[in-house]
Amino acid sequence: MAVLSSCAAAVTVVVPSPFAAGAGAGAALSRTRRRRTTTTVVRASLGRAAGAAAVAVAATAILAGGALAQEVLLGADGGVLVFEPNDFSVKAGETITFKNNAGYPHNVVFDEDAVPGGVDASKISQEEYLNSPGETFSITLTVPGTYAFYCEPHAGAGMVGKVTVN
Ligand SMILES: [Cu+2]
Repeated sequence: MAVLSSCAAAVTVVVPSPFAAGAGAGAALSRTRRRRTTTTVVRASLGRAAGAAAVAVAATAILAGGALAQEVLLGADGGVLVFEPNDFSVKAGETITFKNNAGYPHNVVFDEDAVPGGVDASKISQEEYLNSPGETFSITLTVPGTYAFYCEPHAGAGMVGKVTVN
């Protein structure tokens, strides 16, 4: 009897009281369910942790290889028509990936009057519109200096950017 009442007390935490007033079998079932749920949660968080670790390893590998990468979102999460970031620096040879995020279509046009001497702006521009969600355009700039770029449909709204290559 003492065991049963302590069991019922434990169950009160897990299930609504009408159910706790019932048989011990129901109580045991509830506890089993609860244990299973807990296990699942633990597994899920382990999975996330493993995923995060894998990402960390990948980032380290990229850094070690010298092939850095800069991602620039086309359109901010809130839908504001901007490059994000819109003013950044990269190392010569680092890959810059522009990624469609919100408010597309976008494009990325380098200003022929605002790129380092000898650089052909049209060759590094993506004049064709990026229409699909998550669509990307990547470039690698090798000549040090400052490059200005803009999105043709949204330049007037402030979708302009600047990258400095070191
Ligand atoms: Cu745009």
